[in-house]
Amino acid sequence: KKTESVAVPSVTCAEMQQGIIDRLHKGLATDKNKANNKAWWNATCLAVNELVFEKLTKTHHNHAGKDTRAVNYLSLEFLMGRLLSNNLQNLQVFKVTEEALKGLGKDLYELCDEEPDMALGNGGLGRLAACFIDSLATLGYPAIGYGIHYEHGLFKQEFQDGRQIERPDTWREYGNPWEICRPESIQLIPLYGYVETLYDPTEGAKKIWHAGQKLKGVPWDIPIVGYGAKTVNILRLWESRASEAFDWDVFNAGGYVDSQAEKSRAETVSKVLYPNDSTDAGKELRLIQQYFFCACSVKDILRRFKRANSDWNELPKKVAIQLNDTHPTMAIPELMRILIDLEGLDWDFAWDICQKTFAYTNHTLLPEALEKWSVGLFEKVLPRHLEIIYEINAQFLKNVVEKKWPGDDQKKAKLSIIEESDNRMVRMANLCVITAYKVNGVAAVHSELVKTDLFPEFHELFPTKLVNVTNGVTPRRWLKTCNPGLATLLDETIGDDWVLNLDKLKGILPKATDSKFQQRFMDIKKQNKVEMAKIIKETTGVEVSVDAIFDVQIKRLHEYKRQQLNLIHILTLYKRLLENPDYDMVPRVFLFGAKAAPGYHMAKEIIFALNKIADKVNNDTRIKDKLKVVFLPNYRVSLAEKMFPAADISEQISTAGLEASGTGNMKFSLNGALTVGTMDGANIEMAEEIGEQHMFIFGLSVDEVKDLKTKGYKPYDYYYNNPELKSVLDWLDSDFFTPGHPGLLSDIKRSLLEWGDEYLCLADYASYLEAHQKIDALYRDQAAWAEKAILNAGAMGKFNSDRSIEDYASKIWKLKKFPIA
Ligand code: 26Q
Repeated sequence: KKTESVAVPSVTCAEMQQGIIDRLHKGLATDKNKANNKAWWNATCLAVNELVFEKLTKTHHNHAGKDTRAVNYLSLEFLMGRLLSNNLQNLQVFKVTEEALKGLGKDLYELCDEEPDMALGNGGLGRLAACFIDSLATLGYPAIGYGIHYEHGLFKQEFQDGRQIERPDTWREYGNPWEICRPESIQLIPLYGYVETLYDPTEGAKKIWHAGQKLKGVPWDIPIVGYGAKTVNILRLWESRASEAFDWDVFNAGGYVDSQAEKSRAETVSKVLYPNDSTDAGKELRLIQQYFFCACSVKDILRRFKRANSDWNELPKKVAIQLNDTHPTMAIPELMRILIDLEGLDWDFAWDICQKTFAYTNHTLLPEALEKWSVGLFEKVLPRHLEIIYEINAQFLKNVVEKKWPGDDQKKAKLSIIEESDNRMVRMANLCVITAYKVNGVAAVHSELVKTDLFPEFHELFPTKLVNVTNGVTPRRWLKTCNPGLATLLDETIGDDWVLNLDKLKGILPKATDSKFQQRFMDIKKQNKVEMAKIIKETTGVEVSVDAIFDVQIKRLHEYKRQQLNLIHILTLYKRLLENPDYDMVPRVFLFGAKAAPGYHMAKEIIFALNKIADKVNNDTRIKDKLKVVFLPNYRVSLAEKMFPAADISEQISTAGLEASGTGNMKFSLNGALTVGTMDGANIEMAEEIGEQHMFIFGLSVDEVKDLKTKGYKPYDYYYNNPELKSVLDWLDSDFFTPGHPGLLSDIKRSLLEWGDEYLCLADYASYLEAHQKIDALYRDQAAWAEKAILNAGAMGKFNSDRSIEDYASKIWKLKKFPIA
């Protein structure tokens, strides 16, 4: 079937060539003979900008002129990755640019590889924000993403003797062609100091915050091009600087050097992204970072609101603010402060506005990940905000909790924003749930657990507040751009509008048993594996066969995600092979990519162990290349884009109930990998769509995990009852993988036995092995495998971020599209 909606490129090949050459000359003061690939990349980006800026201005005029309701997506993280290939795709000028560059003797793919990743995020939460702003622009919703302009994004990972070393990420060391500085929208942000109370006989107490320091917030805008390039929204990132006012006092007093030190202190606020993705940092600088970001964003939102409005009743009608986890919670007391102290609104009016403006997304059930800040720190850094939080809390406890549960102090203690311990703490999630008009989880099971386990009392108090919006991923980046082979096959089979309507993928389901289609599908996978094998060889020196099963686990390193379960499965296979070199198995390549939080000991031990096991396995000639293990360093978006399309098996093996959703799971399946996974997060909904029989589901369910934990989990029972498991774990105590140094891998064994195996690896081990046995069996029948892979990809329609955004727009934001002609 020929495609209907062939994109019309807005530029010709010759124009594109001229644009790029022009930018080389006039933008970069070089020429095509002198320019290196970096310069060519830069010139191409600048040429693309000329197409983007026009649409950016047009979108802005339309939205501002009509004063449309907009959503403001506040997130401390936007894990954007590279923008060139994505922008070319969304502008629908990828092919013409490829051709243009070819004519100039340049390869577009090579130039794209020059771009440093914009790694302003840790993992799932940050990447979700990036997918969401793509969908918002694509669907034509008025939206702004607000984030921090970190000088250093997530650290660069290297391995030294198998151990993770962190190096600073320098994504904008030599400038960044995508960002536009907007000095006209600078904000001044107060910090520290004290609160003065003035008593006015008619108006009562009036609070004045005398700040001890002021930071300057400088906005940098990144245009976000929707697919089809009708709407171009912005991502506005705040950079901290020293404010002139502050500098000059010191400077004039003869303190030139001191003023420079002050300047660099101010600049530390946006200097670096915290690399912690599951435990609370608790550090003063992080709190300041969060507040700085929230204050800049709220002021910017109000500045735009005030341009067209004078009635505060209009604010909740024009503005929706979505908090991406609790990290931007300070936006709540900041809006209260501005409305009350600066705009002179009374408390009840201001509180009513806040409650109609904020919505909050929860991304975790892990107790150690729930943010808390010490009251003492708050008092020092944000004294006025602490007063406001106390007042919100007092009114909530009196007007809401006391009414529902009179005299119940236990309920009050549990729901209070303040945790009464030796070191009193502010609980950010409680503040969010109390304020927000909607709170959402990120997959069906997660949202249910938010109601039943995390916030059951809040659910009783506010029965319609807690809702679900299942995550999704953008098919532009995670299929069309990263897997051009498969994208072309889809275009030819079902037409090219699946990019905007992913439910159309269903169209390939009838082809699942068509042997010609199967063959093409598998050839594409094979080709992607060839590309991946090249990268593996280049980065690690390891040679892998593309006939092996590529079994991939890529995600942050965390014990609940259970890379260690994968590890003990690998050891099991290795042991079987050593005991019987003819052990019958389809060759496997186990691929890992993961960064560990720098202070997370056990996560780093798991990386070390996997690297040591890889060394041994990959150099063991006895096992005849049936097993390879590769831990690719510096996992990041651009590497992910090469790994998802090359995967046969997707490892989604978290302990049930702990992975809120997962989004990598969706990207794998969309690219034709089969999932080995637990009934957790979005895996459950994927199983609903795909059919459980077409996945390799294993392990305890959420309820079974709960039962086992209440009954009392005893990892030693599994150890003593399963000789193979015992021998594998004991192996870790030897010096087999670390010659001359026995015990270097013993902490992994200890965590699984002595320390209680919190994440139930041993309980799920046998069932995990069985699932892998089935994988091995199925792969031997390539037609049967192809059929399942096609059924997987064809069932992914639901998991695109356009659907997620439509859910947010209708269930939470009440937002209307504003199409730009
Ligand atoms: C908190 C306090 C201080 C410093 C850092 C942090 C911090 C930073 C990032 C805490 C958590 C994160 C990131 C969490 C995250 O990525 N969660 C994932 O979100 C995805 C999108 O919803 C889900 O799919 C994953 O299941 C969830 O783990």
